Amino acid sequence: MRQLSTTLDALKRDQDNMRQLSTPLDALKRDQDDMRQLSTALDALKRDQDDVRQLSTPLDALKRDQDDIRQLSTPLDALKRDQDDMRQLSTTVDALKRDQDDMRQLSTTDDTLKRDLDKEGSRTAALEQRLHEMPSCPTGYTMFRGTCYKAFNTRKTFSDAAAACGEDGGTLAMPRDAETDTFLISLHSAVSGKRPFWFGLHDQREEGSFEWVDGSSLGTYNSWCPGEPNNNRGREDCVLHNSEDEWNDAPCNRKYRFICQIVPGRPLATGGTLTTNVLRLSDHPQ
Ligand code: MAN
Ligand code: CA
Repeated sequence: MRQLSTTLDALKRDQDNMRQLSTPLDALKRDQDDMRQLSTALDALKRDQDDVRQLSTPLDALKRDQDDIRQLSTPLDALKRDQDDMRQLSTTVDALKRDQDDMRQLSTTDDTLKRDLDKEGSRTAALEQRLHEMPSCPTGYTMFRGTCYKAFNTRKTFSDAAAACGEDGGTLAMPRDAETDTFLISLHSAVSGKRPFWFGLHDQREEGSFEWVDGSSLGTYNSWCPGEPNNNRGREDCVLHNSEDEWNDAPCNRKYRFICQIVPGRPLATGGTLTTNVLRLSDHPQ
């Protein structure tokens, strides 16, 4: 029994020792697992390293390409600048083309203008010719219905007034219609105001038979003042415009202002042109 008990005790101690050993064994097992996992990871890393080594060749090629690209970038920049220059040149060329078109149109316009100028020149020459041929009044005379009239602001007898008109190549004015008569009044009043003036009507040849100074009879138009002609005191054979703008017979030897008329002639100096006459005018500013 004693031996059995001793053996049992020994077994119990062994059991205790075993129990104590099981804990570090478990730890060893876990370490073993870790080692296995590490080895797997290591294998993976090795494969990656191989991959990286294999990649280095194309990477070197890429690096060389990059260098090439860097070297190309300088001529590429130059090309880009050239391209910009080309674009600007093309814009300039377009502008030049438009200018050329404009020039062509202008040259056409220029030709048209030259032809127009020639035409206008001919027209002006023709008009100058007509102007020379056109009747007009001498200085101091004003045209009305194709006849020239001038109001004189000096007083003369009827016969002296008629003589003065004759010196200008005309006669005393003969207003044969109301419009001409009214024109004479306005012409005279512009020079002398409201004063009486002789005009070319009289009955010196035969009392009561009024005639114009060119020998023609009075006709239908007259503008006698009421009560006129009255041949006052039997001494009134010449006719004037009185201050009331109406006709009155008065003594021929009295002195009054008068109006002359002449047939229009050629006013411009011979050899003159429209242009030279205009220049002459501007030579003598009023
Ligand atoms: C008055 C009127 C006229 C006459 C003049 C002469 O005005 O009798 O008829 O002619 O005097 O001054
Ligand atoms: Ca009278």
